[in-house]
Amino acid sequence: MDGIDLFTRFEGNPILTPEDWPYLANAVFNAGAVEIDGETVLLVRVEDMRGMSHLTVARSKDGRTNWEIDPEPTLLPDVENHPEEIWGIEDPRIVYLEEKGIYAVTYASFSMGGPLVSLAMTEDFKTFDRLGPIMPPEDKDASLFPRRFNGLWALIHRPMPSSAGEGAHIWISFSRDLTHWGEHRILLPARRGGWWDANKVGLGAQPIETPEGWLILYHGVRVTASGSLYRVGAALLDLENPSRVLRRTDQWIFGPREPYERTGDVPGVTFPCGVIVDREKDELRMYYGAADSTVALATAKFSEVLDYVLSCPEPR
Ligand code: BMA
Repeated sequence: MDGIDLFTRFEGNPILTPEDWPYLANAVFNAGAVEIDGETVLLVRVEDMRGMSHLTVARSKDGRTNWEIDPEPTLLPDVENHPEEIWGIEDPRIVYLEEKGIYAVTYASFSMGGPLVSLAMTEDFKTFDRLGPIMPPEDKDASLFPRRFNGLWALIHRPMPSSAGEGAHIWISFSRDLTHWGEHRILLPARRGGWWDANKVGLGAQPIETPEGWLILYHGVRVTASGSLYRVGAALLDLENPSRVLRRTDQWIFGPREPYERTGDVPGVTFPCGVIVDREKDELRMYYGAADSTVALATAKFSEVLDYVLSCPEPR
């Protein structure tokens, strides 16, 4: 199976656009996704007409159509209590923390010192309890795992070195209390040279647990003469030791192709922040930001994605 053909775009793409929004918005994109009582809940990044982002919930019974969008912003920056949110909050990833019975949302706060990783908890996607910044700037593209490993929570994130020429890699860190983080190490390095993921990599959607390991989608960036191309690859992490990468795709498995992915505020961007796996239907639904302008959906057979990733080489 050719990795390129794993995903099928939903024929109704893009599924959410600024025109669908109940209030004025410049762009809606990069949505976190979670299934609650059989309903798909997206936490959508909404960029307002000042350029600042907040997060708004959109729900759908089938995860494809008839989206019910909160009439007002669901989670606005709280600059008074959290000055780090001064220039907006972006790109959420959602996991359900089994032990706490609560949803953890990691998002990028655009602080005066640059983007950093913030954490908030919610039970109902109406009220949110902020835990504040958990990684200093510049850092983004973060997600927790749903459970601890040997007593420690794990966070995937992407710090940005000041010498970005060195490449920006995906890191993993550990914590006992979700506040103090350590044991930082590189998880997936950006590759070099001509590779599609040569310049920057960052986590895409939240990690998916499978019997073979944690499946993660990540974005890889290739800088070209006319801007950056954001494509999607996959990797598999050891189930009990997620610092260990078992597999990594050499080829990208998804990338900009359709007009709505190639035209928009930032052309050439496919940027997943949320996935939902329907194990009964063997379906993986990937929600991705298209060209930093709209939310789009692509589906794959879950078992085929997993088989493909398992057929890829162990990284050296
Ligand atoms: C990344 C993030 C994303 C954005 C992407 C493409 O650095 O800021 O929010 O979708 O760039 O512009």
